[in-house]
This record gives sequence, C-alpha cells and structure tokens, in this order.
Amino acid sequence: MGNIIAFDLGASSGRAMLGRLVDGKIEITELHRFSNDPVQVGDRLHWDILRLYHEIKQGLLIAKNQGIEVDSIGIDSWAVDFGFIGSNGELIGNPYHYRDRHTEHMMEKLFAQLPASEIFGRTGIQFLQFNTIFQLFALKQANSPWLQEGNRFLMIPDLLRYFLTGEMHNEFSNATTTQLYNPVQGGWDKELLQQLGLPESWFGEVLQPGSKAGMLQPSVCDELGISSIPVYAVAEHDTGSAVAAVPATDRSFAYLSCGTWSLMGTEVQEPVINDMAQQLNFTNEGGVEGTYRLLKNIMGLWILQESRREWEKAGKKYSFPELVQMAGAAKPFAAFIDPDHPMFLAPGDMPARIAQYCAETGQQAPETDGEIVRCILESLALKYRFVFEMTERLSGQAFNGLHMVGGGINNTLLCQWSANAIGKPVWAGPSEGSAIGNMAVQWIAQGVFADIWEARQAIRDSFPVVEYKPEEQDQWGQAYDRFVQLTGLLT
Ligand code: LFR
Repeated sequence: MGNIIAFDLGASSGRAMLGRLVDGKIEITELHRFSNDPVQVGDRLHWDILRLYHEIKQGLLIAKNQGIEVDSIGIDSWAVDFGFIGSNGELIGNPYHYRDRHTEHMMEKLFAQLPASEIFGRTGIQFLQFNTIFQLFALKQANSPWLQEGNRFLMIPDLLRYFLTGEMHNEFSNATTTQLYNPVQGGWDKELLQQLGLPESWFGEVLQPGSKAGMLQPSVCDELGISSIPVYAVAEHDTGSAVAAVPATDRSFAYLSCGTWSLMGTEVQEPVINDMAQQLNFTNEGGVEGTYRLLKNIMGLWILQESRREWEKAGKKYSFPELVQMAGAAKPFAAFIDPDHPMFLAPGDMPARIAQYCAETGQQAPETDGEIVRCILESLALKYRFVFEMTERLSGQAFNGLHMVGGGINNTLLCQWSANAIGKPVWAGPSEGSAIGNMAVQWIAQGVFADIWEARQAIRDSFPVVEYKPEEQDQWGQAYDRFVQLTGLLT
C-alpha cells in the first residue's frame, strides 16, 4: 500500500529510501545513494547544497523510471546549518558547514554580551560552538554580506523543500536546534533575536512535523516529467526522525542514535530547563507530537571516520569491518580519550590528535592502527556509560537497557562494548532509524498510523532488534574508573 520516499541526508552520504506498507509491515528499499562531500574553499568549509538538491531530483527520477507512483516525500538532514534567501527569492551563497572554524571562540564572545544562563533559560538547548546562534553571531562579527542581503532564514531541509515547492517554511525540530527558539513560549524567541540584532522577519512561522509543506512546483514536475506530489514537513532534524523510529515498548526509554554523531538521551513530554540540565549541558530538541529529546551530543564515529580518511591518504584503505576486526585484536583498555574534547571537532588528522591527547594526559599513545581504533571505540562506549547515568540522574528515571538505532549498530563490537560499559542490555535496531522515522511521520500525516506509538509498534514488527547482554563486568567497571579519572570528567 502506498509508496513514500524519505530523503535522509547524513554528514557523509544521502539516500532516497522508498517505504511501503505490506500487510501492516514496513518495507524499505534504497532507491538512490549519493555522497555528501563538504567543500573547502579557502578558509571556509561549505555544504554543496545544489548537488544535494540535484541528487534529490535524481531520486525522484529513479522512482519514476522504476514505475513507482509516489504518494508523498519528506526530507531530513543534520541540524543547525542554514542559508539565506535574498529579495529575488534566490539562495545567497553556499551554506557553511557546522564544522567550519568560524565559530571558534564565539561562545565566550557572545557570553560576554548575553549570559549563557539566559540563553539556556530561554531555549533549553545545550551549548555547542556550532549552534546556529553562534554561526549567526560569527557572521555578524565578520560583517558578512549575507546579513545585509538576506530576507529569509531557512535551514538545510527547509531550503531543499523550498527549491522543490517554492514555499518557504521553517520546520519545528530543526528550528529548536538554532538555540533561538523558545519552547516554553512556543515560537522564535523575539527578545533573544532582538538582543542579537537579528530581524524577526527572517524567521517564518514554524511548522510541526506531519504538516503539509507544499506540493512539487510545476517547474520541477516539468523537468522530471512527473505529476505533482505533496511534500511533508517531517521531523527534519535527522536525530528527531531517528528517535521517532526507536522501537520502544516502554514510554520511558533511553536511546542512542549512533552514526557520525552519537546522540544519547530520553524522550520527554516537556523540556527540562533547570540548573542541572545546564550544568550537565543537556539539550531539549523538539521532536514529533510535541515531545522533546533530552539528550547530549557525543562526538561519535566521526573520529573513526576521519582516522580512516587519514589512513587512506597514506595509502592504507580499510573497510569498516576490517577496522572493527583490527580493534578486536588489539590490547584492551590501553589508552583512553574523551571523544568530546574540542580538539576532535574539526576535520583533520585524528590519529595525531589522539597521540597529542594521550601525551597531555600522561598515557602511552596507541601505536598501531588497530590500537587506535580500539582506543576510539572503547572510549566511546565508556563515554556512553557516563552520559547514560547523567540521563538517568537528570530525568529521574532508571532505564533497564539502551535502544541503539542508526548505521553505527552495524559495528557489532561497539554494540557489545556499549552493553558491557553500561552494564545493561543494548537493543540494536533498526539501522535506518532516520529514514524510517521520516516515513513514520509521513504515514501519521496520511492517517495510516494514529500516532507515533502505533508507528513504533509497526517498526518493532517490521525490523529485527538484536540484544547484546553485558559481559566482562569487572574489567569494564575498572576501565570506567580509569577513564573518568584520565579524562577529568568528574572534576
Ligand atoms: C546528527 C546531528 C546532530 C546535530 C549535528 C549537527 O546528524 O543532526 O543531532 O547536533 O548533527 O547538526
């Protein structure tokens, strides 16, 4: 019954995924996969937004050529990044990548003007140097012409939707990640915008996930030779879509969306905005059906992806399964890093940065590539325990296990080590979390599912979930004590 397409754009690749419901079960097929290569121009790191738009149209064309009639589409991507539309209705410039260095030191600079506690109190969003608020502040400091010429502010999926439909809307889950949205007032925070000198007129009405956000415009239909179809605003922040797809049965659940980033937390009905949340630097990102994700960003598999890129430059080409095998064969618990140290944020030579981190913390640096991979994966698993326990403390809940979704679950060693580190079972699946959550919201909008819990039931019935039981508890417990000491996390 019905065909829908979820366009899911990740930090390294994008996909057009076809979703169908057959006898109440969800079936997904990859129609199109394309790379998403950031482009460095001089000092600036950009997204290749027009290429992404081209690939979305390719996805529609592939569906057409396969004779698939598509009922609707939705787009999700990473958060925080944006572009400006000028008075002629065209995009100004190429959006910056959130890993661009122009936001370095912008947090401290802005806090001198506007206290962190006020920003957190108004938005409930964790402080990350790449949040939209700091990107806009950096553009102001640099006197960017975008700010003079821009008429409308659109985030990445908003922009792509605009190219497809000709309609400009800001979607809720992504809007919250700007750190300019006030979840208590339920709209853009006008005072915050004013204090930052950002015109209110840039920011449009905020659409909830599941709203119809337009139809494919005639020029797109003509170009592709297809009929017009509805475009839905889904949870356009990929993490929002991934969490929508968590096949939980218990309404109180902990999740880890595992990909380039590791996003760990729980779903709450109301944002948790208090001193403890600010101190622990947790966020309250908007989700589906008025929920919030009380979570924390963990640097994730990015450090491994960048290491792999570095090794490739040196002529050593490893597949991900090879990397996992190398880690498995290396000596356990030899060295640890805090994956969230700012030194690991920007693209670059991660093995060298790991060596530097070890030197600074009095540890012997891992030497072989296998030892480096082991150091990254063990450190991630140990950081998961740290954040898991914080989530429990902050939400006042005790979780009986951890749901892992996203491509990172294909790394079975990481799943097992995560269970070992937290001392509770890990339930891994589905790996296509964001795409499935994107589809779920489209089906809810079409009335196929009554709500997100009915959709989660269908997801549970449709995709395998693998359970990993905790093992080697003594060794992991001891390793954790050393990890928190070495990384200085408790100080
Ligand atoms: C994951 C993610 C995170 C967000 C980061 C930057 O893909 O969307 O949730 O913090 O990318 O946008």
